[in-house]
Amino acid sequence: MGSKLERIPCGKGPYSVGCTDLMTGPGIQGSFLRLFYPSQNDTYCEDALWIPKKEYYYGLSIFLNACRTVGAFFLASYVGPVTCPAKWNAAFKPGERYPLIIFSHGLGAFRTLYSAICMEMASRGFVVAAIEHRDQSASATYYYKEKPSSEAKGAASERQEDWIYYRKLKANEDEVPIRRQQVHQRADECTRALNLLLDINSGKPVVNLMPVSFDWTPLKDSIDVHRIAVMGHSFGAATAVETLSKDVRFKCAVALDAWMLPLCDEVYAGVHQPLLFINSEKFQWAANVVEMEKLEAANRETKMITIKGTVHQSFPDFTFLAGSIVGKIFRLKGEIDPNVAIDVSNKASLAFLQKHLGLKKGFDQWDPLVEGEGPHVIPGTNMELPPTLPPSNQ
Ligand code: 71H
Repeated sequence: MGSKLERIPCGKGPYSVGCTDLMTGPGIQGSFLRLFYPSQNDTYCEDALWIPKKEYYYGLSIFLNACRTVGAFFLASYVGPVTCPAKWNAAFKPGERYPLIIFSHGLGAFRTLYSAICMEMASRGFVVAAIEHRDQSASATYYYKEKPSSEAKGAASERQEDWIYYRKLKANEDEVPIRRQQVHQRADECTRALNLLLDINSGKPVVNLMPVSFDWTPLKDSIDVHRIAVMGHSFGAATAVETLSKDVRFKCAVALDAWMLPLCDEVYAGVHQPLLFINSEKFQWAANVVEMEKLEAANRETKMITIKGTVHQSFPDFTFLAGSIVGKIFRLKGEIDPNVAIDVSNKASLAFLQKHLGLKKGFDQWDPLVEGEGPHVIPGTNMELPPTLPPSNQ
């Protein structure tokens, strides 16, 4: 397209960041995740691929209601050369117990599209597992289907990629039951990813179906099993809320521009851990924010802030790559500089995580952001909300 592409920013913390992919079996029951981690910096490694297979371009085109081949052609020519500035398969840095974040992507996204956030967290000393959901809400994902080999020898079976694309709603189809079913599956996938990482932390050998050579043994005893959080964007933020209610091993959550429609009342009653809602200015609407306020009312440590000048796409990586014209057309950019927006979001997240995971890292310098204090944030919401009735009228 000839236009100059911006880059995905790297983490600003003290650790170098490594990146690898992990897929376990069997089939769709296994886990699929991209791991961002503190790495040793003495090794030479290439940058990670950002969108690692052509099928993801097909999937994005389907999700965006574009022609599959034409859409994929333009996407590939526009962002094909983009890399993610984390060191691919760099050696894990042992010698510490790192807190763990499970990250859940939004509708039509997939595991690699939030690398700016994941890299920042890893550069501050978190192990971050960005999972790829197989609930048909990702633009594209895949698993390995066991194909019995032609010579029925038993031991050697071939693996075949089976791709799952975004499932569009049919005309007049009710969205709520579908999203509820998906959010259940998504929360189960978060739990499974946690189980997998805890197994790795216990020294259990890893059978990685991905064709990568990465030494998992230094992760033994490197995860702080009491300091686990879940984080997500939009549908992924709803997934984070659902996961808190289902799995008490998660101590808190950061919900980026949460989309509350997938959640049912039992979930609200079942969440006892604190949440940080970080909202954009443009995506939210009163009914959605009212749902967040149910959780705010139930826990005095649950907070909500809004970042000025942001849009829904201020959290995924596309916001850094779009020039101003493409950025405006697709609403990938708000009025605020995307680097400033992600910085504010990450610093508020870090301060919140330090408080509720009991870290001693100095992230408390950003505590005011969590209260909505600072030039780019407001406390609560910019939405006009219906007045809450006094208890006697409810
Ligand atoms: N839409 N996650 C999609 C409507 C707005 C879009 C996504 C188009 C992306 C390019 C334009 C927003 C919502 C809405 C719940 C959610 C997550 F590459 C990414 C793809 C998706 C990065 C991030 C995402 S967006 C998201 O959980 C929820 C409610 N959204 C959203 O779905 N339409 C189809 C047209 C309805 C299903 C902004 C947008 C987008 C362009 C690209 F060209 F750069 F690739 C990416």
